[in-house]
Amino acid sequence: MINAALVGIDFGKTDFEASLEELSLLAKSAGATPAVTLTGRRSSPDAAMFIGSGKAEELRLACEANDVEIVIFNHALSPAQQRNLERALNCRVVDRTSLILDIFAQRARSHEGKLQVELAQLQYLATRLVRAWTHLERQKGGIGLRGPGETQLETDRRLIGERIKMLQGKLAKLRRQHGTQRRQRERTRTMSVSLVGYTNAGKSTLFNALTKAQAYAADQLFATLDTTSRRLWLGDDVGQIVLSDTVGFIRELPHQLVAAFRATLQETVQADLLLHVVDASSSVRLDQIDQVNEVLHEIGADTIRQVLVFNKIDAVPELAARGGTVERDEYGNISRVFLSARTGVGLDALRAAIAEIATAEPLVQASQLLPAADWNAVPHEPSREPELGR
Ligand SMILES: Nc1nc2c(ncn2[C@@H]2O[C@H](COP(=O)(O)OP(=O)(O)OP(=O)(O)O)[C@@H](O)[C@H]2O)c(=O)[nH]1
Ligand SMILES: [Mg+2]
Repeated sequence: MINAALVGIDFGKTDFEASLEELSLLAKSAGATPAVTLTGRRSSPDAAMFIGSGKAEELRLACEANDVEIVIFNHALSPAQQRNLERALNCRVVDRTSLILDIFAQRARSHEGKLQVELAQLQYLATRLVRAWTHLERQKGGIGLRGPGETQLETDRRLIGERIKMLQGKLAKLRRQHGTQRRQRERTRTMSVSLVGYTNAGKSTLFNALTKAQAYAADQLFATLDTTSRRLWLGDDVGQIVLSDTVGFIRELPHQLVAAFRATLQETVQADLLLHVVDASSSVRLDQIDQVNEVLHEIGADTIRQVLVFNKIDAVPELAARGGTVERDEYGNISRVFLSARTGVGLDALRAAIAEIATAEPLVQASQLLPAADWNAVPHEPSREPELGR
């Protein structure tokens, strides 16, 4: 474990505290120990170093005194700010985006996940090439790679661009294969249910409790990156459903990541029903619900039927008695379920709720939610039987 300094500047946003606390969790999840936390107030960032020179000096001394090897800003830094800070602090400096990208890179296990993380990293890098250029030029690397009349910066841009295209091509191919699998599933009319929610809300724990699976669950941010699906038997009336555990969301999810993971996210939330898992013990749970809904909106999944699952009620004395409670909206549709994935209280109520929705409510077919372009990308299969219900 290396020592890290966390820097958060309060610009008057209401989620300042929660966001900084989250940065500390992110740092720990990435394998660093937060040894110094520096906060301050500004009306706007300093152009040269994001923080003022006085703060920078204070930070340098604190880093020296605590053997800090990496400084993590809870903000987006420009390439110039990052470079100036590294020089002034004599220490590696990263921003929130690269920290999250780093965690994703450490966690990616599946082929597709690794490709997506690399794509996101390259897209992030492409926006910061000015910086990479100075040291690349010094190395005089890339001999023989350069096209006629190209500067190093142009070569780097071109090579990164080519690699991005290659990755996008590979991902598109994988996606087509998944599309075929999904349509096969749709043909058999298996209801699909996805667990979505803020990172650390307890999705994997709930997934394991429901399916008796052993997905990795841990007190870490982004413990889950790859989607896991399992069949779940819900009694004779409903039969089998497919339940999927998915990657968690976070506030200010780097847009490169959302872009790179869009297909996976869409794929996994292409469900008939979303169980939106909420950490009921978090003081910022309402804020987190909003953040999740924002990402769902961004990937076009906000029209899918959703049930809020208030998890971890064992950790909230006021809610402990509500285990298994099912709340309904003004139309009588199930809106919220209270449970504890850890103790198992309320799991039966959730199973019953899924079964009720499966049998009583007309489901929006997942295929109807796909944008037309996506379907055009699927190669025509002439021998296929006509799909049911379409
Ligand atoms: N007290 C309590 N803790 C829980 C409960 N469910 C999950 N947890 C804890 O919350 C932490 C996160 O659980 P995970 O299941 O990994 O959460 P997740 O939503 O899958 O997280 P990511 O995959 O990182 O997005 C773990 O330490 C769990 O033990 C619960 O019902 N009660
Ligand atoms: Mg998980």
